[in-house]
Amino acid sequence: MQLSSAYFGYIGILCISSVDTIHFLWYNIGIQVHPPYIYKLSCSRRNTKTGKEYYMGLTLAEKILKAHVVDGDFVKGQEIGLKIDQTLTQDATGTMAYIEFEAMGIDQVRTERSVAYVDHNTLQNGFENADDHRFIGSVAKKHGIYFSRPGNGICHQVHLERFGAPGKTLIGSDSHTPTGGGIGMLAIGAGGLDVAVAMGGGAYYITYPKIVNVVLTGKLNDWVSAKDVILEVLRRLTVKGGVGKIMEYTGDGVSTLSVPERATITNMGAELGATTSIFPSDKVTKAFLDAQGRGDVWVPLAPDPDAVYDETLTIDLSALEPMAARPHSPDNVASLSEIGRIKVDQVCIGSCTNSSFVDMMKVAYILNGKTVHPDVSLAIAPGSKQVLTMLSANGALNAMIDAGARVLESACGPCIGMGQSPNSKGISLRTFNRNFEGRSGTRDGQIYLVSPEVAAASAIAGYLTDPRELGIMPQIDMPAHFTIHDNMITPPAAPEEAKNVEILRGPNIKEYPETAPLADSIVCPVSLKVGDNITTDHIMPAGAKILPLRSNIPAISQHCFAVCDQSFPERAKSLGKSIVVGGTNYGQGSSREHAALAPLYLGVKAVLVKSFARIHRQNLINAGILPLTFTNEADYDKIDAGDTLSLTGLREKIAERLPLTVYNETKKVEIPVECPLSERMREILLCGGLLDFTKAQLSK
Ligand code: MIC
Ligand code: SF4
Repeated sequence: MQLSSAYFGYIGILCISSVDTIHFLWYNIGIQVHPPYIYKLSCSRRNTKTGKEYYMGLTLAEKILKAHVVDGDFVKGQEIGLKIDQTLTQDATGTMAYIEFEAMGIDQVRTERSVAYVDHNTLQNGFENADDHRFIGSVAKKHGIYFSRPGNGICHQVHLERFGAPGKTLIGSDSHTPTGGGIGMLAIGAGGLDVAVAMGGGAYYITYPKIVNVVLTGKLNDWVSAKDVILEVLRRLTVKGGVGKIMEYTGDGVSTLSVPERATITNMGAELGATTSIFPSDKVTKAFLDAQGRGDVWVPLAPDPDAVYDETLTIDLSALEPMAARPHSPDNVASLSEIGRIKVDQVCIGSCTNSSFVDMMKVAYILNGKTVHPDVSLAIAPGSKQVLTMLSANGALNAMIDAGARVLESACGPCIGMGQSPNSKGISLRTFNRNFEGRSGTRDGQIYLVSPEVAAASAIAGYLTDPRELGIMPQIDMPAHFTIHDNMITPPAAPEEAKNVEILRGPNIKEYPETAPLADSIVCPVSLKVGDNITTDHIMPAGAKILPLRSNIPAISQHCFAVCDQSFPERAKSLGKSIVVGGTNYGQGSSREHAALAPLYLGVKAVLVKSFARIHRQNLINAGILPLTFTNEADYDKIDAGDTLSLTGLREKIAERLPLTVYNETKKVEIPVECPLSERMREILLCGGLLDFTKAQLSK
């Protein structure tokens, strides 16, 4: 294969000496993939029936996938292992990911670039967050990881600005990692343990997804924005429309969108449940990277002209109008005219979706010389130190402050319920990406997702306002040069000094929960039955009170499923072991592995649902919890909370891929279920999770 000259392999072995000390000698084909090679291997595919290679065009996503496959057959629907070039973590998932990484006993990360961000838990309402930040900073310094200090900005915004590169693979312990698709990266959200393994040089596994061609035609009208594009995709496809798919944007409309606009679209592809989303790398990408002083990482990337897609969706940009996602789901989309002039209590502008320099400049323009409506509280969090510095230097920040905006630090803030919870039943317009029930910190808060233009116009008017009422839209261009000052990104210690770096561990940092090999039979009650579209915010809520417990599973598990049923943790613990039953798209939303680790700690042995979201299903497998789906969705009605379910002969059935059934002992009914697993996943489950799988590798 033509990549051979770019390979420099190294091989390791995995070894573990105790539950919490794992020495990793990792099977690693360390490939330095130079993106231009992607072109050369763009054309071969295997016919799954005949096994023969034949030539046809590849999509852009496939080119990057193909250049990074290190395990498995490159066949749609099959599991493939990918070489990961870059990783990112944020603090809310990062502490656990670094505890896992540390346990692997690897001295230095084996990626081209790994970055640890602190952007989620920045309220420091107690010692816990500050301790975690110091822990992450010290781990980063010791192990070859760049550390983006609190105050430097939201991981996805900063990564796009300072580290991302077209044609590279990135996995991040945050579901909005696909933001990097805005510059032509293959950027995927993953659980913390998967990111830890990738930092150690291990492959990251996904099912070769379907590729959807999202053809953009025309050009956005004035005051219609990138947010409206992704809201339109969500309106058409729903929050489960992207599961098992990569959304690849093509068409003549692409060149009309700037990199930050593209990144808004790929960011919110996470809300479709998509594996990732990607734009080509073109002149617009080059201009952005040049303006960031990083033009050297640019390479042109595009699909082959005869690329074959699994599905096509066409969006005429010029036909779009300002829209909003109504409570409590990002796909509950309607145009502003359909929703009407509802009164607004709060407006929040920021988050990794809409906090770029140009977004903020539009907001400043709308606020300039005005005053926020007396009944509205307006909070603004610019996405990064770079954005905030530039707003401060050009006077835009002044316009915001003068209008009465409450300017917050460059961090996730209200998006993850870290402050700025709205009043009871309050209507809050947010430029964010998620409006799940309770996520804002106010259980009956009514959250609408809108563009920065809609948000700013509404903050002044006091009601949901169509920005087209503001008259002529100003031309706000991307700067030719961004202000570059990476003083809040601490490089790692030189390898020879790294051994002297002390890891700073606070008392809130506890160990990974206890695991056990998959039992041969599971006979236990249903501790909880939930409906469709249960998010990880339902399973493991975040917010100012709970997020500080992310490195303490026993403590955080006391809040598990708090949004659905506050008595769940106590009941599950007293049952000892139990099963959770749910509907479609179970576990959508965040990548937080805590939504699997807390149930594991509380004794949940299996989760039986109509369908799963991708990252959560993988997190369950990694935690050794059996992810089951109903063969017939209607059988969901044959189980109630409190029923006793039994699964027998499990180990053989999982190992031999035999049909699985759940017997409802209470209702005396047998229910066929599915558990499609790759060979690797089967072994992980039988061992009791990814950590134990790793141990088993050693003893071989
Ligand atoms: C989110 O937006 O839900 C989060 C908080 O960024 C999560 C990660 C987490 O729960 O820590 C995500 O999107 O993965
Ligand atoms: Fe942070 Fe919100 Fe983005 Fe998650 S979605 S990374 S909480 S800004």
